[in-house]
Amino acid sequence: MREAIIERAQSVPAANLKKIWSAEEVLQLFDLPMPELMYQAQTVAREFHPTGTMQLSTLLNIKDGGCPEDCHYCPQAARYHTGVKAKKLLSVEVVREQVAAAKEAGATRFCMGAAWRELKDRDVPAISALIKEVTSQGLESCVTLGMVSETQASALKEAGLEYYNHNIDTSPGYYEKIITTRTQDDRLETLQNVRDAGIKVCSGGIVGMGEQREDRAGMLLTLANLDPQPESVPINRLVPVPGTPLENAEVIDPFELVRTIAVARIMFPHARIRLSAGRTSMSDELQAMCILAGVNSIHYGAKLLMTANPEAEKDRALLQRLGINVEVSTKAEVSCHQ
Ligand code: SAM
Ligand code: DTB
Ligand code: SF4
Repeated sequence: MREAIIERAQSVPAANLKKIWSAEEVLQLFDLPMPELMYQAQTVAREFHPTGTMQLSTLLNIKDGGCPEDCHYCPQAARYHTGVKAKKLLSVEVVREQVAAAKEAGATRFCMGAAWRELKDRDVPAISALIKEVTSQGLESCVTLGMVSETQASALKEAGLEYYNHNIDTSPGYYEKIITTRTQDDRLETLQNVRDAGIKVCSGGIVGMGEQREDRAGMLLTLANLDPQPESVPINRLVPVPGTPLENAEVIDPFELVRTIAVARIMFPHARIRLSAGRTSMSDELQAMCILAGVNSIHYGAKLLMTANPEAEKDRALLQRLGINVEVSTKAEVSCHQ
């Protein structure tokens, strides 16, 4: 099976990969003995990402809390008692400082998030100014602002936006157990609007929300069926936030997380697979396994949106111990070795 998968991944352009994967095939991958699955994932990683660099993407929440949605995992949903206070959109000056600090620390991508259900037309000029701040400092720009129309996406593209993050979160079947205030089809429509505007797509989901393996497979299958596939696939492990409906969700088996990443690596050969939320509660060894399974992007800096992320120094030390270089731009690399 390994040869067949590699051969297909190499011979078929990313845009056509949707014709290849069936639910059965995805589950067969999940079911492989771990050494075989890791071998296949590494084979794809080496073939499609031969430099083996790690992308460092810094996050900044530009609009805290007060969100009307009911995403059961989210600390920023107004309806849950999580202690998060709603704030106004950050100013260009504040964002400028944060971008400079992220660049100084070595990040190559800067992603700004807002606790919005959807982008409002009145906020487009302010967001465009923030995007220009990121790109003018030479970082790759990404935003995650909720749902966007095609007109809005075109305006963001005009401002220089390179990536839009909007997650489908889980399988089509499990989705309504997690969010009831908008459908997964709404999210897919936003992804299409972003794609039509010529912006690269970043879309993934969360594991550890009580879903089954079939749901993890279904989530990857839905994304793999997009044409073309997302250029970035974030895999979040649920950060259980007190006050949210998922605060007591059972922690997912770490090896199942590793399997999900390895399957994603095989299904999205061209994409950056990001180990997104949840790393502060992972051992160095588990993170190393995720990297061996195909992770080539992480969030970098001590904060995600509302919750904690490992300190930058800790991450650099881990990458150095693993002998992994960081991406310094889309064209060059620098060694972590001193
Ligand atoms: N409000 C926008 C939206 O939902 O599209 C953008 C921000 S939202 C916080 C971005 C993503 O973060 C969510 O889609 C979800 O996948 C992830 N996320 C939020 N809270 C999380 C948590 N507690 N654990 C893991 N991932 C989480
Ligand atoms: C994504 O998939 N994960 C990031 C990013 N996209 C915006 C967000 C993770 C948020 C984790 C919970 C928090 O800090 O609020
Ligand atoms: Fe709002 Fe986004 Fe949080 Fe959902 S994930 S409640 S849309 S901020």
